[in-house]
Amino acid sequence: MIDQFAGDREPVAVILAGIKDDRSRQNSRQPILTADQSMEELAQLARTLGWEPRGTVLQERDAPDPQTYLGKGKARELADLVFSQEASFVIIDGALSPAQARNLEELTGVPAMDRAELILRIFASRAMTREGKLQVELAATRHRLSRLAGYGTEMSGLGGGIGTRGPGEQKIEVDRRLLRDKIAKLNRELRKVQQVRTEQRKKRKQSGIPVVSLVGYTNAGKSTLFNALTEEESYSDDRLFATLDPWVRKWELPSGQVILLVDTVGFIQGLPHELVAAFRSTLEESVDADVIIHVIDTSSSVWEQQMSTVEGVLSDLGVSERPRINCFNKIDLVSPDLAVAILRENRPSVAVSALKRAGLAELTDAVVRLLSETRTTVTWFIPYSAYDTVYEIRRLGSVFEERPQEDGVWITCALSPADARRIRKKLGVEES
Ligand SMILES: Nc1nc2c(ncn2[C@@H]2O[C@H](COP(=O)(O)OP(=O)(O)OP(=O)(O)O)[C@@H](O)[C@H]2O)c(=O)[nH]1
Ligand SMILES: [Mg+2]
Repeated sequence: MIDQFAGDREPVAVILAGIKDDRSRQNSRQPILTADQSMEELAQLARTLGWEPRGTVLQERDAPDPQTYLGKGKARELADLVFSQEASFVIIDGALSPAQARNLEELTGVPAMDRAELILRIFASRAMTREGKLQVELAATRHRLSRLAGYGTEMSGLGGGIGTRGPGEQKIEVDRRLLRDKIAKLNRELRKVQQVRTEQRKKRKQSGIPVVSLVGYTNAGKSTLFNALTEEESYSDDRLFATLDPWVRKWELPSGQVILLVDTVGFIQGLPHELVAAFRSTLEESVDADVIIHVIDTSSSVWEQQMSTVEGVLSDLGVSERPRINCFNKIDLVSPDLAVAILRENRPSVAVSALKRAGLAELTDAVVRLLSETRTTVTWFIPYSAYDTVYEIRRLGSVFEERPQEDGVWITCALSPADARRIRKKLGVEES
């Protein structure tokens, strides 16, 4: 792409705009950042793509204007700013309807995109594996289709009587069909790729190697921690969303025990729901771990909000009860007093600096402790008369060895302490 050779050329200038509707924000479940904080995050997202935010227009109003998102006067102000700053894009911190996007483009003379489109672009530029690329393309296509749906209703409102279909509407119908076909095709391809992944995951489970995953808000420092713990290089960057595809690596504990560490894509507020859907399977896999390490950027002024966004996603995925460590990262950037207070209020937790490699031993200890609580290895003799228990064990835990005898089978397996207790009682066996 030409942009790569930009060298001494001016960076792409953008203007950000949004509405300040803090009251409706507080009432809705999702957005927990204030309008200003959300706008600052939007600026950081734009910088992720190498763009330069050169101005912001924030208007106080209860709801977006149906025609131009901002009110008429503010929209004109936006147009002036675009002109004086020679901006190439307008980015809206919200969701634009097709009509709003078109009207804003007409007013300002440059394309207008919304938060979802910006995030989609970032994901597209970060996707590395085949699955990641397919997921982003699927999400972008779904997003385009949902916008076309808007066009349809708008046009029928303007059009003649019921039953008349203008040429524009027919074209939209064709476009819609093309997009639907594409979505079906992408879904088919994705399913094939995911079958391979499911196989790998099954093998991993059968191996009985414990899995620990790093989750957290974007930019929290997951990849830096991942590298620090596994002492190898993976792509870490100052920009948001440096990691798109989960990454699995061996992590050897001081005891010599080997576990698998999974790095994941960062969560973010207002992730377009097309993207959440597309990444669900990836996320599900990465949170299907024995222990979850929730990495928090303690130096962020909004770490508490980021933390609850992540907790919300974890509970949506049904894993809020999974053994978890809150890992307060970037502790080198905050005052020791604050660090102590945070740790006291958020137990169980550890404080680390992934960058300075501080506190990693404490984190490792915490992981070892939780892992030993999550699985116990037992060896039992199960008579053939109770063979259904063997099926139960295979389903619940990892079987390391089965030695068939004349009247039953010796089985060595790892189970959660609760399952182990229950089955032990059922079998009436002694402590092994
Ligand atoms: N000062 C300081 N900076 C850190 C620390 N850990 C990470 N960083 C910096 O924070 C930025 C983001 O780190 P990443 O490891 O890429 O963050 P991430 O959570 O993987 O981000 P995504 O993959 O985008 O979700 C990088 O510039 C890191 O150098 C830390 O302990 N202290
Ligand atoms: Mg990362």
